[in-house]
Amino acid sequence: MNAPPRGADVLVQTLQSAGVRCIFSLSGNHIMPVYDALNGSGIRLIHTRHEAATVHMADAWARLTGEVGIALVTGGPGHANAVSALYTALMAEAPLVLLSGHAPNNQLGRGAFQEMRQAEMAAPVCKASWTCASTAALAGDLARAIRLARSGRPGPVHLSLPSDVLEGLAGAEAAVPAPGDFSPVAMPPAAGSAASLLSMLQQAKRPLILAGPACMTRSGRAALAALEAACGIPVVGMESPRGVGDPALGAFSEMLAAADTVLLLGKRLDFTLKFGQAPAFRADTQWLQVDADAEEIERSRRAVGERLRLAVQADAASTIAALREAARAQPAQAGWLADVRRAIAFRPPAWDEARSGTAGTLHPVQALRPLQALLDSHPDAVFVCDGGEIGQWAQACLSAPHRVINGVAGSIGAGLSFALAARCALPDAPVVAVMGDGTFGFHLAEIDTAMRYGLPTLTVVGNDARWNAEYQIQLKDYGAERLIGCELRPMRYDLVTAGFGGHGELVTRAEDLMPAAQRALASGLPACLNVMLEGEAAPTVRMGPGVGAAGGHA
Ligand SMILES: Cc1ncc(C[n+]2csc(CCOP(=O)(O)OP(=O)(O)O)c2C)c(N)n1
Ligand SMILES: [Mg+2]
Repeated sequence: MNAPPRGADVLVQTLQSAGVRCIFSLSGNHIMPVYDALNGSGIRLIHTRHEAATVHMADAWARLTGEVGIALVTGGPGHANAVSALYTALMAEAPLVLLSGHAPNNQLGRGAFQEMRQAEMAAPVCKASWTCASTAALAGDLARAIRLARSGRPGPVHLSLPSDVLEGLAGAEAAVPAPGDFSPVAMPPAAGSAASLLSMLQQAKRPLILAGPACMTRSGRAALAALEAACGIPVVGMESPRGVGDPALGAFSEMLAAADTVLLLGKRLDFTLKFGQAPAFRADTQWLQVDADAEEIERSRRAVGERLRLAVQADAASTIAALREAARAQPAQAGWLADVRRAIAFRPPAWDEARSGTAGTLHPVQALRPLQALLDSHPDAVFVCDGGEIGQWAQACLSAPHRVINGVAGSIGAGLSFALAARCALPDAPVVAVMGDGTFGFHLAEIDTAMRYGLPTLTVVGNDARWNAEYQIQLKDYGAERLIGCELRPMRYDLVTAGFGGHGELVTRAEDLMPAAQRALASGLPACLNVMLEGEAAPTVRMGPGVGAAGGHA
């Protein structure tokens, strides 16, 4: 006779019904019933070395697959460790569910082991956060969490799982939600509003559509490109904390400053857009907005007042579909579109000649540009980017079918975890992660996770032996004589990687970079190229008068 199902069994059956293929986890007392229930489930369990890494992996999994990411950690300190990583997913608009073990409901208030107000702790960095009340509520709670994570503006949701809920018997009749119960709830724009938005954009001379981070997945970027092709209006996704100064967008800031009508398509009017104010934008810019969250529309209204001409509450994906359907290309805007595209593609010609002035180091451009060949070598290649100044150079120099960056949160440290999740999601494609030396140190032990699960990725550490982003702030704001505390040592991260059993190479000359990269890829191991760098400030990309067409639009 079969044992009656526990809450943990129902949880795993519910994950199966949701189509979950992979869970990122770090074990602990409260969640051991779930580990037990995962036996024979067909769901892959990746057991990491830090709870924040589980969330970063679930985040990247969601961005790369379009499926919900699942992180499973233990209660109390395990949960607390995981919470910090939720902020990155929240700002990247990545749909994931953090499942945390929790002290048993029947011991609450009595000083239970690792008792903590977990849901309150996660609430500010989640779309929703609550504690499951009973075994009977478990399956429905999980379906609701997954649906919420994927609906509207996607993002993380937290559900705490008390151990008595997981161990409690569910009863033979416990219903598992059907696959459809996990689907996002679409929020399409009201009838006619897509046509109204388009007509206002098409009456403008220099219209722009700015899309938010949720649209920066591979399929999201394809949808944005299709919308641009359908309506002839530049459609630009933004996911960087450097916002209008994002070096990946070349000299785009010059175009923003010339635009007369801007549609925010799930893009927040926040610090990344300098709150919509001059001189980043014209003082008379007309604003249009589509957003799933009424508070975002209110925020825009506070920022630009009456100049927010039309606001539509709807989700970005549904609206892109509606706009594409309603769109008619306007040849009159072709010149403006070409100018915007040229500005985004612009990189200073001087970069072609960039060389380090210090022996034994490379200029960031020398260390990065050759890697493009690896990213061009496969239709599913993944570029992961994380770090301070080196991250900005990498984003300016490299592009790929899949791109996962630390994003609007501006939080460093997730790169290695992102890369491992990418390898789980895309087993055959090259995964190239560029990180700073400071950043690489955050989750070094995940090299061990990569070894245990056979997850080879290529990490290129741009090693300038300092926290350069902060060093540059000191230099600029306080002066060279007041530099303090931002030095690191020129550590042998290649040897650290080899110590974990991976493949490590030290690179000190430009000509050694690609042979080392090829050997690293051929090793089939988690690999680190420790590239010694001249610490350059992040690039600022300007076409300037006469180089591009921006001057003509001012
Ligand atoms: C979690 C977190 N801690 C601190 C910071 C502040 N910060 C941003 S970039 C940076 C320096 C990163 O150093 P490194 O990875 O070596 O890159 P570099 O700037 O040297 O190229 C720091 C400390 C942050 N953004 N996120
Ligand atoms: Mg550094």
